[in-house]
Amino acid sequence: MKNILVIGSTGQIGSELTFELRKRYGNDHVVAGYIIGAEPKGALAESGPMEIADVIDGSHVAEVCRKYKIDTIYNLAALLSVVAEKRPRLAWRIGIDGLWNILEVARENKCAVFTPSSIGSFGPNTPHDHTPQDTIQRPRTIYGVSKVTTELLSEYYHHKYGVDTRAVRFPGLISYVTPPGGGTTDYAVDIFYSAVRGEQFMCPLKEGTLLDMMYMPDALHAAITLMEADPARLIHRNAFNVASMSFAPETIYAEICKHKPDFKMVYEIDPLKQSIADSWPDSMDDSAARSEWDWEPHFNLASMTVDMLDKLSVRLQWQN
Ligand code: AKB
Repeated sequence: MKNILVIGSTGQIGSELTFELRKRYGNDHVVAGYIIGAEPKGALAESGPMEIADVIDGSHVAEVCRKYKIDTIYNLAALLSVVAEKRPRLAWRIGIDGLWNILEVARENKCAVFTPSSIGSFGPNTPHDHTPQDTIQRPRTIYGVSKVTTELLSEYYHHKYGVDTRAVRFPGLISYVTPPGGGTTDYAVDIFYSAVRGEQFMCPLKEGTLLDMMYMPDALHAAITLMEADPARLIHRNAFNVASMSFAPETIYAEICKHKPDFKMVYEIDPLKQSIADSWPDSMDDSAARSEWDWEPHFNLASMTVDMLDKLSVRLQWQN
């Protein structure tokens, strides 16, 4: 049986991943790691162990690893692209100094480590259409620079010390549970909140801005399947392109309108978000993930939209 530590368990991915891992491996085998000020609450706090696990303090994380005999760490500590651009030093401290601490703890305690990369690891001179698995990665955002460094440092620890590091490059993630904070792709979540609340949506990205997106259940499935994959089949490790849908604002708007015909969207472009989005792929080629660990998404734009609208309506009603 695995013993897992989720660092960033109250964030957009962590809050759902922790439950999914607890379902799969047992509540007592999955520790929800958090930082002061972002403590787990409700079912997350009640369903299993929780411990402070701040990436900035490696000794603390090491203690948690020893106490629970942790063998796998999901390291989800990071600032998203837009906030990172506003706080580059902090983004580096959390993303890279923090990763270094985690990899050291993993080396000493023989843990496998999953630290996600992102479509943000690509840049303006990357081929944008069907972005290959192995290609040019020269991003111009601090988020992208730290994601490329994450990939390289994780790969370094694997080759030099044998640490079992694995990762995917996540697209924009869409979920009805925990909203993202400060990303370029957040609009694809925000648009559902406006649609369900019956409000007009102000879209921060221009018509025609194509970006890869993924529904959270597929993102969780990708992370867990990769960490369970047979290492002998892995030619790549840090990090795999994973894709399920790519759309522009007008396409997701039209899809929502099939269910909410009165829904209105206007464009109010955010120049920072637009310039970041323009530098990212339109769609990624995920054939390496498909052939090396049988990656396959379950949701497309149409099925995700139906599920998001249903689940978010229930959630918002329940909160009111
Ligand atoms: C962001 O927009 O910053 C993230 C990402 C694509 O990595 N959602």
